[in-house]
Amino acid sequence: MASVLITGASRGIGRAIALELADRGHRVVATAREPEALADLPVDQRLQLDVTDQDSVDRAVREAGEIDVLVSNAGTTVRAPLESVPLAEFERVYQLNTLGALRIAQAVIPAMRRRGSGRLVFVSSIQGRLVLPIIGPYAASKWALEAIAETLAIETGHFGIKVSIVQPGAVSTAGAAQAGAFFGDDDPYAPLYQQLGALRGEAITPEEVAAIVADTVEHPHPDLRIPAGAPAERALKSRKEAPENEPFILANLDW
Ligand code: NJP
Repeated sequence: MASVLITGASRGIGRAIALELADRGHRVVATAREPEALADLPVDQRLQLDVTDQDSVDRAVREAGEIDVLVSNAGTTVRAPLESVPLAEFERVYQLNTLGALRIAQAVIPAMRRRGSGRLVFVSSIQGRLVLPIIGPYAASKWALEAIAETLAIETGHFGIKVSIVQPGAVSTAGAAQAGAFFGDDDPYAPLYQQLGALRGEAITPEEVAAIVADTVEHPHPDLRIPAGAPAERALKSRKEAPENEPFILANLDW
């Protein structure tokens, strides 16, 4: 049994991870910006935690006590072409998906390092390895997250800390649909937006992602990168097989 802190556990994939790990008998510390949203979760602790706020992170980690595993899941996205995406929106995505994940990792690593063991599991995306038009800020945030996670694997591996990156493709949560879209009237990028909208990857459920995360938490020697399900495996394979020296276009994507 491990003591696991999960960020973004109020809904979607994070909530499913909290339920799955609690069901498997782990000590679960579920966190979200509004702890009321966690009230019905059958977990050991429910804490307020905003990964973009250092005080909130420090307080939650103090209150959580000993943490064996961090599941860094909180994330967001935005839809807009890079030519016109409001930079404040880009920054919001980066602050949450990238620096937020590093901030919570920084808070739990010192105790893991002193103890000589610990796990960091980052929920990334296939877009941590490939790009899709109109979701550029999201891919940029997840590529950066993967660079951070892989560097942490090297830096903290010596102290007995294992790092994994879980990469879903499409998942049937409300997250992506609720994302803001920034398009002007007669936007020249509208056809690309429609093309993206028409792209229907095979979605898996948050529960399927949660089972993969839980298996990762329990695996004695987890891989660094773990595609979440067959559609993600296909998508990442299509990226690997496409030429590296050309942009990865939607027609190349198999998912
Ligand atoms: O997201 P959503 P998903 N500090 O929007 C929390 C990745 N992924 O489950 O505080 C702390 O339903 C928010 O809590 P609240 C994706 O990139 C997804 O779809 O109550 N927490 C909520 O619990 C992300 O990394 C898909 O608003 C904050 C949670 O984050 C992860 O999976 C595909 C916060 C977001 O719930 C979960 O996505 C893929 C903050 N500042 C990767 N702000 C997909 N869904 O298709 C928000 O490849 N939260």
